[in-house]
Amino acid sequence: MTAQQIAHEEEFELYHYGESLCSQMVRLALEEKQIAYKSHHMYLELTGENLSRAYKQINPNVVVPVLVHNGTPIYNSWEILRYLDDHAPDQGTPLMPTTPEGLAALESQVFENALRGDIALGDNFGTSIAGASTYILANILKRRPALAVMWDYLLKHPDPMRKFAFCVLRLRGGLPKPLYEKFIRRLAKGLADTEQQLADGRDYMFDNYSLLDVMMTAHFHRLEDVHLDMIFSTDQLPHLTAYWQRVQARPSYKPAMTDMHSWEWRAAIDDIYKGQPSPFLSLLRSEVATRLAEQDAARNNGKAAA
Ligand SMILES: N[C@@H](CCC(=O)N[C@@H](CS)C(=O)NCC(=O)O)C(=O)O
Repeated sequence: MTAQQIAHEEEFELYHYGESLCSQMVRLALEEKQIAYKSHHMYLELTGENLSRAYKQINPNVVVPVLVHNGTPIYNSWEILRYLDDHAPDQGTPLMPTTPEGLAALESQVFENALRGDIALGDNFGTSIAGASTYILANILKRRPALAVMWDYLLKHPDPMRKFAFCVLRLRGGLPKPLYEKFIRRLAKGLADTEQQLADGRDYMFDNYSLLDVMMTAHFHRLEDVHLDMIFSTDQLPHLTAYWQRVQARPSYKPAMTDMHSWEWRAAIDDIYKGQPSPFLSLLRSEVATRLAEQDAARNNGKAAA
């Protein structure tokens, strides 16, 4: 066994967590590609299992997901999605766009939706949805004594920004409010842009179902978790609303998403929202309205200039 090899029993093994966005994307892709895998379900905030020495052997960066293929670990969800499609191009759903427009826009749109250490929270759509759900992480962390959490993260988490953020979440119950407002504004931009992209009646982001749809499915599912899904309405975002129903109807959705729900995450949602919409819903609605009006104005100016 070389240093990079991970002990394994099956061709594909996945280290993941029920509600991690990146894990959801990889599970959706595995379902779409009809690739069977052995599941290693990890607990993150509930136990700090990902900070253990054992897991650092699998991923020194302590994050999930990690896909292990014949013992070789593959990190980063967007790289895993591409890897799976390259590995089995003719099996299940092809995940690359098939139109020239889709291929040209793929990189920038994946970048907009990826969760990456080099993109600060709130600087793209993906990190904004992750940021907007940090109340849930805070609520789960509350199940453990503050000192135990601080000990774990300060001593064992390798990312200086994240170790600090997890301690802030445990001690304050959330991040500072202006940050959430920043996340919401960025989400509004992403929602309005997506509505515009779908406005020509296409079924998926690049016509054919692709890895970008995999990413959007995880993000929109998270909008439900943070009780912002009331933004999906045929009045304000008709194309997006139909799209959200379409991706949920795919056979990949249940096994990759809802069947993988974690009890502590669901309990945290109930505790935080108590069945009510997010307090940020009205801000999101007004920001989406502003963005859509800006798009209309730009279109009208374009027509007038033509
Ligand atoms: N760039 C990575 C990001 C992975 C990531 O941030 N995973 C989160 C869950 S979505 C995680 O494991 N967080 C635990 C931690 O940082 O302690 C990817 O795309 O896979």
